[in-house]
Amino acid sequence: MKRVLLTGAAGFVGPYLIREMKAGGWDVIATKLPSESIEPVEGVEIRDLDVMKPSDLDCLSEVQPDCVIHLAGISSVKFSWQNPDLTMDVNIKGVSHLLESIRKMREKPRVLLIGSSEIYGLSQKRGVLLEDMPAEPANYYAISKYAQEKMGFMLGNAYGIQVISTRSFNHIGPGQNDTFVVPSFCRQIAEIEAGLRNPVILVGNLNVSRDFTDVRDIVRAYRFLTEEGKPGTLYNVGSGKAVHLDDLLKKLISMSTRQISVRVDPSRFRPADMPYVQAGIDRLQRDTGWAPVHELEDTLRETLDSWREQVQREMEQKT
Ligand code: A2R
Repeated sequence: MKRVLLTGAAGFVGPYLIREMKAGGWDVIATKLPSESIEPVEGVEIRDLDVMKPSDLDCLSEVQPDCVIHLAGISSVKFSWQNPDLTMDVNIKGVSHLLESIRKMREKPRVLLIGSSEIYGLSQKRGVLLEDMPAEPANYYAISKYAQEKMGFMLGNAYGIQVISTRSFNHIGPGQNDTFVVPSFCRQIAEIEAGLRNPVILVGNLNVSRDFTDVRDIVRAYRFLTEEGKPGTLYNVGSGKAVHLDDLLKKLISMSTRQISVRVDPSRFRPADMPYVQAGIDRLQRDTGWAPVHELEDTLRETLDSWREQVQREMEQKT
């Protein structure tokens, strides 16, 4: 059985990826920061691994994975504006520590680096984003992910390691932290329904379009890339469709039992925001045969339901 080691597996994507890789017949070793926890999955070994500590990566020689999927990192644009040093450290040094460690191994695992559509940045005109378009990263997070990608390919070439990198577009689903847009809307709706706040949703800039994909489709793309992606290649991972944020919010509000109005809160605007984001996914589809299967409406409904349950749990804990 082939073996995969995941870094940063205690985040939003990790638990979905653990299940996807396992269901795809992989032996999975999931790693996390010591302070985090992962719900146990039968047959999956869980280890502590901080990518900022090069000695933690010595475990790779012991585990001898066929592939490493690198999820570990700072994943929020907002957090990156508030914590630029940490973002640069974790996202850039993390990958160099990983590849320096793999360099010492006789059997070198293939590496899938998880990057971001934020790398395309502000310079893009309205239209579909393709992998060979110029990158113009416009925030600390995007710069750090661009450096991760470049470092990954540079060291892959230098050390003979098969490196594949993604530019992943917005992914959504139950379990995502409410600093991201869809969970933020869902939490507010759930709190309104529970009578915890007035029936007004506070929003940032709604006049943008984003490419949203169900996290379960995203992790299936990661498995397909692990199995069939071409080394040295960059792949967009997204649905290939852009949705206007205002329309997405209307869909969510229409799923609520309450009459809800919307108020723009300028403090929620980002210092720099891309107006229109849509993934071109021909390369991913051509090389792996992947296509998303989850409908946006279903994902939104499941995410909203998960927030209704979460808000109920929080209320029960308080009483
Ligand atoms: O920042 P935390 O405490 O939530 O921990 C994150 C973890 N992480 C690390 N893991 C190992 N060594 C480190 N030095 C380190 N610093 C942070 O990586 C978190 O548990 C995990 C990343 O998960 P999320 O932040 O939930 O991101 P998500 O949505 O699972 O995305 C996975 C990857 C990220 O690299 C994104 O930038 C990319 O996909 O889109």
